[in-house]
Amino acid sequence: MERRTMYRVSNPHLDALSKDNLYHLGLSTEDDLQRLFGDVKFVCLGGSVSRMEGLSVFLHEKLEIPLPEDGKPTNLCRTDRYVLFKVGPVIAANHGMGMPSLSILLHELAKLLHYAKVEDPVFIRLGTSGGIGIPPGSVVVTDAAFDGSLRCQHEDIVLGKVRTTPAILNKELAQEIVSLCGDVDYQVVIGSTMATSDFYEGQGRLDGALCEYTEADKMEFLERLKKIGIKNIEMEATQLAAFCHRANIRAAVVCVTLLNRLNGDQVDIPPKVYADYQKRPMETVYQYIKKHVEKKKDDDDVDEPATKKAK
Ligand code: R2B
Ligand code: URA
Repeated sequence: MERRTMYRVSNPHLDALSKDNLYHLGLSTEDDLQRLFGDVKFVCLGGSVSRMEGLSVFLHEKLEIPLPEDGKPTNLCRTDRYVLFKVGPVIAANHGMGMPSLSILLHELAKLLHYAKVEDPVFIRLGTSGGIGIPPGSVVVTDAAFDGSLRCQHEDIVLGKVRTTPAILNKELAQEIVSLCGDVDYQVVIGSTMATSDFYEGQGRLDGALCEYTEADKMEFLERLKKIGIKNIEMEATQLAAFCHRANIRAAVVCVTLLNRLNGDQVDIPPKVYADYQKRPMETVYQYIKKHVEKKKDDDDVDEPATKKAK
């Protein structure tokens, strides 16, 4: 049987709290978190609320879990900062754009799952990105996350000092997702991802409000990325990788590319194409989720006492 180390919420100060408010989620340890979230296995993260709602509806259909009577997935978040749609063992949460917003969500989600006694959750970011030398609409499953200075690490400032954490993702998880994704009519590749703190100058674009470098500078940088195996650029991968590495949570990043940055900077795709592209990360991870949901069902059936089963 597969054995895993339990993930770590590693903060001795939490023991001193009589109540822990998960402020941005509007939940606290006074809620019955184990009843609400105790069965969670997968946390799917994405930037926007509508994409996460779309993912939830997709999972309801595919996993044959009926939607509530009002036809809308259940959002268990009690603030307007984030959503936490719950579909069976999956949470679909939006993290907004960029690392600070993702970091807050990760702290509160990790505590939430800890209080709910969830043992080995898997976190998967499903997002959009700019591709490097691959056709728009390709899906990149990240094997290594680089920061803007091309190091596999994430830097934050803690107590006035720079703290550097390795940005390490689970390669086995990435490979399993790719191996299960099945026949699709677009490329699904494993490759490196660069995460930046900005969409414009941070990603070497020429079309921000301010810019002091030349087209040649930009192209030289993008060619350098290509050379070291970077397949796409987005804005959260290193934060997710670093946090999950510290917390011993298995994590993956699965992003569709909206454009090939070697050909330009502007994202200008028809709404229908955009809608189709946004579904691709969901389709890519679905078989992985399905396999493990089914495996869990089988394991639960074996564990279930005969008396309960007979009902
Ligand atoms: C991809 O798309 C967003 C910027 O447009 C950002 O959240 C990201 O990582
Ligand atoms: N998201 C990004 O962060 N960059 C892109 O180029 C496209 C989407």
